[in-house]
Amino acid sequence: MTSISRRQFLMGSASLAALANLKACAIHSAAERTGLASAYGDDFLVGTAISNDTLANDNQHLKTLIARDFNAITAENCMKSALVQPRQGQWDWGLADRFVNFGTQHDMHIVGHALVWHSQVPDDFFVHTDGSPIDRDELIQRMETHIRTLMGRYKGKIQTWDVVNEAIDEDKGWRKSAWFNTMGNADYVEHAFRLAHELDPSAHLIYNDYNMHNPGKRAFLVDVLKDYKRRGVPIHGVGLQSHVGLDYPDLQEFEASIEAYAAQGMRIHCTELEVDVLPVAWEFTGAEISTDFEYSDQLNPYADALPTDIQERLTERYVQLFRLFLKHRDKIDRVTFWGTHDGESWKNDFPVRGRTNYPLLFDRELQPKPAYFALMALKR
Ligand code: 9MR
Repeated sequence: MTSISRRQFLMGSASLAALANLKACAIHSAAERTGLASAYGDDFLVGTAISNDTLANDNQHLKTLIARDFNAITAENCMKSALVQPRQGQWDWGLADRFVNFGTQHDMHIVGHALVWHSQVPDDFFVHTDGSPIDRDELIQRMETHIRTLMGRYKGKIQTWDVVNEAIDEDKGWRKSAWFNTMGNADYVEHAFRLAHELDPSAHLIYNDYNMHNPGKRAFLVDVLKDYKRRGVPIHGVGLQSHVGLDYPDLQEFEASIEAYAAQGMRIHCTELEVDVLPVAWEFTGAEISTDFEYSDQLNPYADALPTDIQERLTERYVQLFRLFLKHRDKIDRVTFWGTHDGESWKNDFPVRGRTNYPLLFDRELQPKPAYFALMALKR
């Protein structure tokens, strides 16, 4: 991106008008951004996810750090349907409003996550009040109400939406989720994109998923993208969640996916990056949150501290990843970490509860780790 189009992207399409309306304080805070985001300012946005805990407890220390190092934010949980609309017609805007206000105040690129997902959906979403299943028409109507209300509230403030999340089941094609089963097919996906585009034509619309390096998943998605292009389904980007580990995935497969999606005209977003340093439980490497494994000390070897050799491998892994991102900076719009410091990562509890993981760039005391300095050094 050129600097002008990057600026417009950062601000959203309304761009120039919005720019004129920026409050002086927002410009002031953006100017104070001295960390990762400014180091990579000519390459891509650098983002983080903001947790409900940070929003609910108004964690100023962490918020100051986020404003210094990142220029994009994603709602880790507060905009998921079970949280923002816990029952049909009952909306809870508290944390979502705080999230958007924080991003606006700091002149950040704001990502809404996620409009359609099979997980974290309220219990009553797929059924009538008597418990009987809803039909296709009712599903579309509920989806429309959800998307219309959520996007409508933040129109002009949220620049990018994860419109559909995790609708593909690895090598098996479309996930047979409650969405799919109620609809009878995967039409809900394109329906969601068409509606989101109609509601906010300036919003950047993404399909987001994990294990996007998987060749079977890649081939399936590429076919979907070709079909969508042919039929004019408005999709602008692909989110590779990037929940990776020290040894997986093979970065060549990761790169092949970046190239394959970009070749279909998609902008690339690495949306949920972190590097898991713990032993792989039963070779599990996905992010399907219904998976769980029993705790054992063997699976939690660094409960007290991270050994130096593993810290070095973590740093090296981040350097390899960012070298790859820089190589494809023409295709990549954003690299977002799934959290800021190790203490808040979902990886402490997944796929085994109660472990001590070290997947992010800041430690539990919010101090930058060697990986952070290595990524800064890459740009010097
Ligand atoms: O990080 C999120 C965690 O706090 C939630 O408990 C979990 C439950 O669904 O979702 C996590 O975020 C997920 C994201 O929304 C979609 N991709 C996979 C992420 C990790 O599960």
